[in-house]
Amino acid sequence: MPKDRAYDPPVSSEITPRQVVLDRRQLMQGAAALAAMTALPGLAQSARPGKLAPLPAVKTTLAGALTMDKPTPYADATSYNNFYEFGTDKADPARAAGTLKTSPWTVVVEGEVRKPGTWDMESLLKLSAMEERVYRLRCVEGWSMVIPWVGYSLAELVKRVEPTGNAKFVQFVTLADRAQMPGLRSAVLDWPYVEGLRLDEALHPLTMLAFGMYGEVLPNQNGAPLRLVVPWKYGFKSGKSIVRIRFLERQPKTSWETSASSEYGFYSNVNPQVDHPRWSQATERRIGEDGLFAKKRPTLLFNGYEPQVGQLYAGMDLKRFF
Ligand SMILES: Nc1nc2c(c(=O)[nH]1)N[C@H]1C(S)=C(S)[C@@H](COP(=O)(O)O)O[C@H]1N2
Ligand SMILES: [Mo]
Repeated sequence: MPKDRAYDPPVSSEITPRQVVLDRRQLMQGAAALAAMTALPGLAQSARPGKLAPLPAVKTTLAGALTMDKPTPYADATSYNNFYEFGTDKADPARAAGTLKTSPWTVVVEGEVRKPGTWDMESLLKLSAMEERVYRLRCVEGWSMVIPWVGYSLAELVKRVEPTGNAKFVQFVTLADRAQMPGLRSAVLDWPYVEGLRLDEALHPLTMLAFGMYGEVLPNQNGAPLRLVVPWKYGFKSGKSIVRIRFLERQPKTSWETSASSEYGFYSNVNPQVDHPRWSQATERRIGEDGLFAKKRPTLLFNGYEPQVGQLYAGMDLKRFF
């Protein structure tokens, strides 16, 4: 390993073969070269709407990973957010997440895997080809957005760490650092924010590990430097700023279940027929379309991804497993 990386956190040589650990200088050169290729056909966004570092990607060919819906304006997608670590108001994350320190960053992979270890960002960024996928995201509160994410299927990472036969669930633990996150002073949730998926949900190709959006790296308020995106589930399943991924035999508790188990179940699949105890889930408001005459949209089963993911829940009572 080059000596100038001494300030970086340790990388497990077990999970990260020497050849995939890029020298920092090489990475910067690579990023610059990629940024210069904006004229390439098939290359996604190059407009740099937020003036953050570009994160080039190719348009996905994955079935179901593109919607015809118009992407939400970047300004809306980055200013109306839930990220309770920075406050509970929708405007709080954009205002307060500047204190999030996204580099250096590591993700610990542990539990029921043959290859546990610590991944640094360079290794994660080059684990698989970056794709742009335009997904709908439906918040449990009744609003939705359409976001061109940049990243790859979480399955790519899962396969690399080789889950054991005991692994049935995956838990995602996100950063909880009081020095960076003023929202942690409030007991509104049990910190750290934890979420979970069944292993087959984590392996579904639509489940995405996202590093960017709109052709750039993620803004802090959207979960930099990496987050999950599970497009057929309510938005809260998509944990932001992930630091730890645990493979488990038993179904883990999630922060939202812990806060109100009658309101938030483990599955949290988008379902217009299963109301939240305090409100209907039948319709949604699309952010960016909220003018006086904007119609509410009907919410779709599995957020419209039923052809791709319905089979995961065949025979399950979706009212019971909500
Ligand atoms: N760590 C963390 N992740 C989180 C949240 C949060 O409060 N903390 N909020 C969730 C909720 S409720 C939603 S709707 C989505 C919002 O993602 P977005 O800001 O990219 O639209 O992030 C999810 N991920
Ligand atoms: Mo949400």
